[in-house]
Amino acid sequence: MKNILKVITLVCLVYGFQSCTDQKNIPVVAPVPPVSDQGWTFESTPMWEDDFTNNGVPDPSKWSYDVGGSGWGNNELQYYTSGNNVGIVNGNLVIQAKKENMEGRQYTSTRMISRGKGDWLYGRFVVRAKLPRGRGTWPAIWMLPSDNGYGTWPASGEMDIMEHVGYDQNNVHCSLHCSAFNGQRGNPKTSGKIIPNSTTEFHDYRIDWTPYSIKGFVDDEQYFEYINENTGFTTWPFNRKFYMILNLAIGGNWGGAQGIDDNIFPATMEVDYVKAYKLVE
Ligand SMILES: [Ca+2]
Repeated sequence: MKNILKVITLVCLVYGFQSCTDQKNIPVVAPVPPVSDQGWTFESTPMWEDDFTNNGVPDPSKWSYDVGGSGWGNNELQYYTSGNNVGIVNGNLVIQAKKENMEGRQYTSTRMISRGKGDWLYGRFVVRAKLPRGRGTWPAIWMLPSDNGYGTWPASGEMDIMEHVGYDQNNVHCSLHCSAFNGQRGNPKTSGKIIPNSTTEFHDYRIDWTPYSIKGFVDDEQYFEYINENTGFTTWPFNRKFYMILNLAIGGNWGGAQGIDDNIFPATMEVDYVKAYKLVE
């Protein structure tokens, strides 16, 4: 007990006596019962999908655009336009990165989001895609929190269903980021898998997200799993809604690590469909 009192005194000295006495400053965290594996399954009919069947522009009731050339936290080089670099052709969404000057950037591309139009807590998410080829490309199929309920990145989490960088041809990755494990700390939860024809053939990239775990698959073959450690949001912020992102970045900390081949443009990622299946409670 004496030692505990010493610790409390020390904490008060370090953080200021005010914070130790003012109960209003202490956040109330509701106890979360530990989660065990309930063997969850998923409905067989999607709760949300886009098969990109109608030629032309993507359905505005399902997709919006992140626009700009800020580098997007990764020193990416493209400017994301609000529809100039995307279309639907023969049943596939086509995201096209071009070498063209815009707003001080030398490349343009697209980052589509379902935020506010497709937001989900748990589920099976399948995206059938054919990846761009070429050094400097960095396509991603991923999910971010619809609100930052646990704070800004990485506290509220990130789920990467598929990432691929052009200089490491055919090595696809499934990854998670949160406070305890993330790219900034150099310890994201991640797995890679070689898909020999990822840039010439379509494949199903998928995660199964339950209260217990997040599993990653290519064509129904599992190669990633992260299990809820039941230690709170720093390791499991994945109990709030997330939305889908489809983008093709150029350059950036990872995609541009070995430079950019300017002969590859235009570079395209094609997506046959996005399907979201509800978790069976
Ligand atoms: Ca399609």
